[in-house]
Amino acid sequence: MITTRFVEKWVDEAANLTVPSRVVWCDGSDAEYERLIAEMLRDGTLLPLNPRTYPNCYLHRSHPSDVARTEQLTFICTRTRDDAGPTNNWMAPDEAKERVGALYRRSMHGRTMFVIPYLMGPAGSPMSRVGVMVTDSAYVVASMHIMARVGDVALRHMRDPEDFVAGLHSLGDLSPDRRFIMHFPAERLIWSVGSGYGGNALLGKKCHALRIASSQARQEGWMAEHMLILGLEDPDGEVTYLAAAMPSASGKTNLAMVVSKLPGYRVWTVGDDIAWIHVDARGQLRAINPERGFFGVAPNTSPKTNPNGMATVRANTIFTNVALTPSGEPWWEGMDAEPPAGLVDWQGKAWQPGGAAAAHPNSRFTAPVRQCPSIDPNWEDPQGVPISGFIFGSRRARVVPLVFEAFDWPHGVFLGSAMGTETTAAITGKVGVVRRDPMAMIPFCGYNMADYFSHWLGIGSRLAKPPRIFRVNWFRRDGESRFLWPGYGENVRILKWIVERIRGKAAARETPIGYVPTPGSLDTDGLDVPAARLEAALHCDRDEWFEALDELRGFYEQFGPRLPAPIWEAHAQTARRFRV
Ligand code: OXD
Ligand code: MN
Repeated sequence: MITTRFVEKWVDEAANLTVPSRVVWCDGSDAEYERLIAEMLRDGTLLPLNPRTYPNCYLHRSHPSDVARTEQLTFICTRTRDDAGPTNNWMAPDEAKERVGALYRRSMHGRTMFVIPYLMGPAGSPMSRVGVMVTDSAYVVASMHIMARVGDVALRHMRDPEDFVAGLHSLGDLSPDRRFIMHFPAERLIWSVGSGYGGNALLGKKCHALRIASSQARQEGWMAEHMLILGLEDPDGEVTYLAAAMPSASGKTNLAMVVSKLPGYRVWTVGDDIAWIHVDARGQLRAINPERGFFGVAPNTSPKTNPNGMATVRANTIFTNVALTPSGEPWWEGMDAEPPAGLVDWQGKAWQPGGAAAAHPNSRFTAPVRQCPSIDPNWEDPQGVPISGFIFGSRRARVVPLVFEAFDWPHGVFLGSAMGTETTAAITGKVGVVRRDPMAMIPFCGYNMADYFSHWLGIGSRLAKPPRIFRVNWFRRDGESRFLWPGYGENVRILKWIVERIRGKAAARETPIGYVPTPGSLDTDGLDVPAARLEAALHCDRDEWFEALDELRGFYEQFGPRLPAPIWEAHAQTARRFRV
């Protein structure tokens, strides 16, 4: 096993603090995965699923109070509060070490400490980065096997002996009262205690690949974004790559692997949650997916909404908090299958029809990316894929049209910064209230969001031809609360318009908020949506926008003089354009 003095020293320190009964270094092999699974089947951490219809698939039931990311317990521990900014919880590093350090003291007593060296990004890519996490959860180790590249491959990618993000994870006693997810960007260090749930515990994902990486990316001149990456292939076989930021549980996975309803068009999947994006020597943005697995929301995944997703999870998948049928298959709401008699809910209790949801609304699947039928042949290209356009999309019942294009890069950055969304079950708290979520990064930006906007603006000035930026909203509703747009496979029509705008082919009408499709420029062939509904979906309402701009002013003001001037200018200009 490859290691360095610095890695060993850090692992020793972790072991001295948590006092495990043994330390196991993980090699990422199939044999190791099988051993972990066998152990978890023995101790009940996993239940087997039907080996004929779901081979090598398992069900995990988490502690009922540990089912989603807990943002209120997530902290950015920068030297000053201002460096974390007003949208992050902050704790001084010394205080964090003292308070949270106490929770780790002997926390692995009687347990095994696993050491997981992992690589985020394809092998051989200069954009990939290394992490070493320790954990006392076998479920976390098995999940990391699926989500990242584990073993020697990781340590071989260190650019110097100290070039790794360190992650200390312990289940603790799983009490939310003693749960903390702490990030120390200056030390490239993560401390997570008291939760075994995905985003809190699989440290490669949100903690490393977004919070720590966003801070590292700012220093190193690249971008770590909460974005899917897809390629749209047109009837001539040309593929255009787009990256799209959307808040948690708002359809990123569905869009990343969407099956086109438009003949001749096809979507290829590169990633469904995180994009690491670099500027190449020619001033072109290139993106990799740092992950190797999908940690997707199960409810509402169905043969209709996401056939590729359904195919992906038919083998080698760990399900968490879904319901279980008597024939040993996973089940969730919106799967498009009648709940069978004898269904057992996510907590292992007999489910009653008409009662509470059988699967937890934030139940998940953890599945290898390579199993996705739409996986892009270039998804592990060490040079990444060239990005021609960005999409910002959120859940808004009102205000935001189905699709429109920014005037230019700074205006696009403004549109991303102005994003608000209705909350979902992916985080603990109230569902369905509008909250500000710039670039879908509000829970994931590891530094002051105002500086993050500046970073975006600065990246634009380094690009030969900045990608076009688009805003989408599949979730707009009519007066009766019905969705105006059918979504899913029909979203390819919107992707087609976007790509044709990038190629200078599609028409648009200039409005105060940006370029909106002309009625004829969207491909509506065979689409079952009356013209008036489509018009309502694309409508830009002056009063609603003034209300939104007012609300936005309050959000921006909290950043004080740190908010970059071009953001304020774009805000003021939008109001001015409405007035003329
Ligand atoms: C996720 C999230 O799990 O954003 O991807 O919560
Ligand atoms: Mn996400």
